[in-house]
Amino acid sequence: MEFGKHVLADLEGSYRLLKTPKAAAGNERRDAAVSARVSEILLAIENDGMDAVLRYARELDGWTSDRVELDEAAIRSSGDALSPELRSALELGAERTQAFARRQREHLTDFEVELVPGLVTGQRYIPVDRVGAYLPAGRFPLLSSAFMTVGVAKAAGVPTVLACTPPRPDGTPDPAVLYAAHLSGVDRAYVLGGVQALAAMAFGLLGERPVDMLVGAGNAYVAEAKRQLFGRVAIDLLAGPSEVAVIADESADVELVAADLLGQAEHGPESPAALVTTSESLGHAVIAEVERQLRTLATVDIAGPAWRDFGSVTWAASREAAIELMDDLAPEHLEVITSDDAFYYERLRNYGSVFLGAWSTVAYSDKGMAGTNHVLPTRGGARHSAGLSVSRFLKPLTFQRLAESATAAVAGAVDVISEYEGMAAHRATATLRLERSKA
Ligand code: HSO
Ligand code: ZN
Repeated sequence: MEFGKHVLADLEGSYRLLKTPKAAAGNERRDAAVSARVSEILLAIENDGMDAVLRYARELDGWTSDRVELDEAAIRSSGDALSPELRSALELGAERTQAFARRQREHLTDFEVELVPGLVTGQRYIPVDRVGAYLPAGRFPLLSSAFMTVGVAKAAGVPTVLACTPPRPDGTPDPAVLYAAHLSGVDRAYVLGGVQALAAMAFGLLGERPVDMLVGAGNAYVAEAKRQLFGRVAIDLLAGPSEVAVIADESADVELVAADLLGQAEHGPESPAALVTTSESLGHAVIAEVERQLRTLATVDIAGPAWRDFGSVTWAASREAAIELMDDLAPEHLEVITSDDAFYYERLRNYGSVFLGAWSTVAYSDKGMAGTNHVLPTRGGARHSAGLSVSRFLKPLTFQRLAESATAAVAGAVDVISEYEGMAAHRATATLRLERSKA
């Protein structure tokens, strides 16, 4: 999350960087190595099928069995290993995320319209047939991932949803990840990680047929596998490191702002956190407060380097300048903590999801308790795309039904255009009908 040259030139004199990131985002040499390794794995699996899948599972994840599918009873009983508190927290998150998604579904309505007499067109939403969800379980098993992918696909009406989650070092899947998937309505679940999981779902090696769409976040290899499989299957988006940005003014609580910045910096050593503030003194106070909180934070080994290398604090001379800077960053998560949040909300245009006011914090949505989806565009993707929602699993399919009485309103123009284009066969389909309808 760095400002573009253009916005900085436009705003010359109305901003000042109080803390700049130490590292540049991205690493092309590493990206090329990841991409080469992923295509090698995909090719091997496409050629050798399940044998290659199991070979990679053994090699990369220490998998020892030759069965990766979990039986229904194991999925259903996965909650038994969890504390009652965790079980009910997961139940709450699954239900709330689905409630929001069901509401989104209700707002996508089919329609029919008669554009001219005899020409009826319309649209209806049909869900994708089969979805494969990747549920990561690395250093942090993000339990709510299943709500956001499996649960939302189910709310959209997707008939079959598969889920893959990697084995832990002891060879078992994370029971809380499985329980979250079960609560979200997963149809089948597999203990399988990384590129081999995505390839197995996309090539139809799990179940009878390939999935039509792959969703869910993972590491750089998972993202690259989705990129390479895109076209053969649909994908949700290509997730980079999690991001947070905050707009705060002098009224904001310094401790909360610092906590919220570290709250996402914790995701990984390359997770950017940005503060844009109209108060220079608040900016300096937050910088000091972040350092203070890092001293006692259990995940300082991740959040510390992330903040040092990718954290930024910027003073903006006006609210308008703050908005322009933020729209240029287009962050995944955006918090607005000011004395007039509505002013900002009305004007901001680029973000994955916005959190309005000091009582709204990113982790509430991250864990499924706000109902909204946490699969959101990163690395500026919010300039052109929105995050995952029921609409991504639904295809708005159109139809047209023309009566003879509408022929005059369409066929003449098709005749003329096709003639200009030199497309004789197209032209004939229109002229034949014109003749018939005169007869
Ligand atoms: N911030 C992540 C989601 C998450 N974080 C879940 C913690 N748990 C991507 O939006
Ligand atoms: Zn998070």
